[in-house]
Amino acid sequence: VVDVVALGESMVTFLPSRPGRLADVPAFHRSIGGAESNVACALAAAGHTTRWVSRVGADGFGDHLVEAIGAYGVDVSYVRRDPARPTGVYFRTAGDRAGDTHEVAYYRAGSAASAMSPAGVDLDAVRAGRVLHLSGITAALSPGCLDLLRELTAPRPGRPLISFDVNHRPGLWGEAYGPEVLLDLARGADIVFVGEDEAEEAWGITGGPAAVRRALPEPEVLVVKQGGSGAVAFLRPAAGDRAAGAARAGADGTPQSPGCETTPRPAATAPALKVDVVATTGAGDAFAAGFLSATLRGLPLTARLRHGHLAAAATLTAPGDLAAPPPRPLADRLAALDDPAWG
Ligand code: KDG
Repeated sequence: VVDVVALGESMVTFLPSRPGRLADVPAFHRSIGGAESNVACALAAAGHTTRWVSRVGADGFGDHLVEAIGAYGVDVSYVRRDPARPTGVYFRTAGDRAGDTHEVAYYRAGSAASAMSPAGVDLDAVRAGRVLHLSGITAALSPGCLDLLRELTAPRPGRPLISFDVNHRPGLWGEAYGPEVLLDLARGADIVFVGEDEAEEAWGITGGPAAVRRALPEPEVLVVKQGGSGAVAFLRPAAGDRAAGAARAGADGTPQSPGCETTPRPAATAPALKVDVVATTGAGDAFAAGFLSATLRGLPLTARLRHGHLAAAATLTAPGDLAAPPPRPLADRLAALDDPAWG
């Protein structure tokens, strides 16, 4: 059994050779991007078996994505090639300082990946892992992609643990219904990652992580990320099939916070590491990969958050979406430190 299957669109990514407006940057470096394949690559680099399921064009950019993602050790044998549609690409700019606003120019409308649908992918291969990682980006790509996410997050006996990163990308949603769709999909998942700022932007939730949990009590594990300051995780007492999955994935022993409480209490919190940020893109994916890796290893909830932060720190200090995570023995030592860095 594969540890983690990730499904979603990946794109050839062009990183700017210098800071500035898209109109002014003279040259770009080719790299790879795609939230879900980022998670698969980071997990593979951390020693897990992973598979990326997607669709790319029968073109050179498609070749590059399949080769580059495959080179991380990710199983790419279920990536379909589409002779009629191109591989998506995108360009991004950088500000003078990390954290400055940057521009993103997508060229992905009508891409091969946007033609995914329940009939167009091998659903058995998608469901073959212990964990299936999905993100809200896919929901925005096309009605067929949204149907696919709905199919994969529907309750079903023997379903893998569904990990869902909300990844609200307003630039991809042509219609105002995006936020509701994302909330609905998140409700059907087992492990959900969302930024506190993202929850405010998408759903108008103010009032911090507890307010996010009140709006989203269903997932067994809800991780609310607070940017550079840290992350909190809420845990729900599990029931039925999903309980077995969560128990397999490890339990913490910390007090649990039923979603229906008026003021849900986090089951764990962990401050983020202080690093000199080069670029934030991909940090959320690295965080999810670190968290899922620790989940698969049955580590306690606080350690899962810390492994998320450690993996994110590696990506935050690199210009592209991907960076080698700390080797497992080092990450374990760092995560176990009772150090002021962890608060
Ligand atoms: O999380 C990083 C992704 O946002 C980036 O790789 C591009 O997948 C991408 C997207 O659709 O925005």
